[in-house]
Amino acid sequence: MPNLKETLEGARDEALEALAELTSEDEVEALRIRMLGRKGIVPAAMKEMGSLSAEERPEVGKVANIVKNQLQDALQAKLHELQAASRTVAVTGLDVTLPGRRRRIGLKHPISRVMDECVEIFRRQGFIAADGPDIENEYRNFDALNTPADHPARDLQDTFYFPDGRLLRTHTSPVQIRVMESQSPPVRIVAPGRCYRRDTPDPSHVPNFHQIEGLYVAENVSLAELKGTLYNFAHEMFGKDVKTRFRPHFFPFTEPSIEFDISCVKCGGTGDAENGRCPLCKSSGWLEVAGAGMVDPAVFEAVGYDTEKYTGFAFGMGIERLAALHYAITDIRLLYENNVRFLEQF
Ligand code: 2U9
Repeated sequence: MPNLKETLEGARDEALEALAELTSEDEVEALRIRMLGRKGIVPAAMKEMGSLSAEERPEVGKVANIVKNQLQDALQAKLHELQAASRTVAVTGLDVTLPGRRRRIGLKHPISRVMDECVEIFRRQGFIAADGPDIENEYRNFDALNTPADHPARDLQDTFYFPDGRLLRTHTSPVQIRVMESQSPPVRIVAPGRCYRRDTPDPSHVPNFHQIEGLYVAENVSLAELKGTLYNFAHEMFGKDVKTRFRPHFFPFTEPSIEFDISCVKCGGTGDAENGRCPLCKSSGWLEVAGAGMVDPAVFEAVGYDTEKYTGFAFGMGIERLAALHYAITDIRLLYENNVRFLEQF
């Protein structure tokens, strides 16, 4: 009876096709029951063979047995395949069938952002970025900068020294010394980078911090140009509305020396941000952003520049402090905790 034979073979082909798509052992078991179970399609067809003639019966019986074996083999093979895949997951932890995981895109650290912004502002004023090593000798970090042997900054308590007498630079000034040692004026550079001081961490100090320093040496460079450069920087960095002021100060490497302030970015210089007080400027109305001055001739002598011919200005500022003012961060240690929820805000 060709009908019964075709029914069996058709059911087998459909089952094999469906089997290829299955992804779980439960689904395979469900298909097995549907095809080979007590009330399954193959046993039902076998029962019908009773109504066949004596000649037809052996031939259809043979087909029924083949179909049954083929299905059993295919179901078994599929089960093994699925079990092997789940063993791979168990052993390697790797499920190659999972969809890919979406990675969050990272962003620049606020220190890098502020640093890059500073470099860019000075680049627009004609300064080129220079760099140098974090490990320096005492000569470039102190002596060449007119810093006397008994200066407190040279103390073991304030500077990280190596046993061989070298040190972790306490400012980026040795970079300017290196540049001046290797080229004659005019020089117009900024030196951004890491610096190290033996400070105990507190809301405004970390032992490893960043600076950007600037140096301009040429004929007839004046204090007025220094003031113009810092004035322009403040307006680009903090907006056109900030007021600025210069105060006399002292640094070993500059003479005269000044400190540069901007009006408080929180209270606008009024000293009153909340109930008559301003926590950012301590109600003074001013924030210190840089130290600067005209390069001391003793520094030019150390690098072999003609002090009769050349003058220059230099300035320095702390990036953490700028970032704190720019983003209203009250504790710069937060910049180093790498807490993603903190860093994501910038
Ligand atoms: C050379 C000559 C002079 C760089 C200068 C300052 C003043 C200054 C501080 C700002 C905050 C350091 O990070 S901070 O603590 N810097 O006040 N820096 S003048 O003077 C130089 C540098 C190089 C050859």
